[in-house]
Amino acid sequence: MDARWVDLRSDTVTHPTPAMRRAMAEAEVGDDVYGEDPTVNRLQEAAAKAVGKEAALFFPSGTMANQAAVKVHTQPGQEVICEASCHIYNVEMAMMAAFSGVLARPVPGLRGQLDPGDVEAAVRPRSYYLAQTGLVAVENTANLAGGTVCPPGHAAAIGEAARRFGLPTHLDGARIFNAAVALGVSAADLAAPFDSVMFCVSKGLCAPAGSLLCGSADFVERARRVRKMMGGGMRQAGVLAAAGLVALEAMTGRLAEDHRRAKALARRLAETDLFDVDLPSVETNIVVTSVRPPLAAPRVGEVLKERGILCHVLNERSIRFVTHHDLDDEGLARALEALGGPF
Ligand code: TLP
Repeated sequence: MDARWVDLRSDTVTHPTPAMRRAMAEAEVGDDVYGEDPTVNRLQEAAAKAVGKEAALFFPSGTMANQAAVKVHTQPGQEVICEASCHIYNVEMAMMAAFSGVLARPVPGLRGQLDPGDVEAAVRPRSYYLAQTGLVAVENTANLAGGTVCPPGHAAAIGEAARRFGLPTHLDGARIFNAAVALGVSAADLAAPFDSVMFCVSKGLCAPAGSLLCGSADFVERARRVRKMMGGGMRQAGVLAAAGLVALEAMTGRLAEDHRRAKALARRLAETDLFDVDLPSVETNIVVTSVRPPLAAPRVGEVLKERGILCHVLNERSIRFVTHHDLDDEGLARALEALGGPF
């Protein structure tokens, strides 16, 4: 990281590690649109295994992988039940409407997690005058709710609720390894209740780009066609997949360090009389805090920037801080000092 800045805007700002750069330089490649890139194929196998699914497909981004999943699972005119703050609804350019012709049915959850009973209640009854439900989508960790986790039992209950109505399920697991580390379970345990799961190697795992969409072999085959429709068929993508393999093999084990630093940051925010933060909900590497009036979030963002700290101002009242591999204890100490004010 540029030494002038402590960049807490997102874990997407992480740089590929030296091991990744070496693996990228040495990667064996082929044309992946023909399915002939050996490194992409190895990454897809490793990804499917990591989340306990039959197959996986490499995508340039999480957004494209999530939206390909929506397209495969739904028919135009259907609804997608999702938590109100989730990424596929709020931060993906209304793509589920634009590309799949479906409508989000946002349901407010507790700390970003859907209640299984609320999922059942949101399913549309069979009727000639109601749009029909096509998909239930879950996010783990729930980014904008502050990186909260959905434990396996809770995920299973949502999965059962959806299955009772014959509905497919998708998990946006962009940060599934953060959830797995925080809960002390495997990513496969967290993905088990869902028909498909997307996870990113480009965030806390430090790869420069790439996300994996995983599910049954039939689902992945259909997703391959949708990926091509979206212009996401890459050619010698092994140079990227090589970094993804290092991400899976070497980068998940250290995520607890990011979680420890996020907790320290949250405690600091709570100590001041300027911010409100729900400490128990800081479970992984994301801290979402609200700014107490009359102070406004954009003002805090500006002053922090003057002090060399970058954060993500979500709106007039809230700010997100994300810890990651490229933030060390020295950077954290700078952030903690800057957060003391004055603003
Ligand atoms: N999240 C980004 C921004 O888009 C907000 C971030 O900085 O956190 N699902 C979840 C839960 C995500 O957080 C993100 C990215 C995505 C999907 C999309 O991944 P990309 O950025 O690869 O399209």
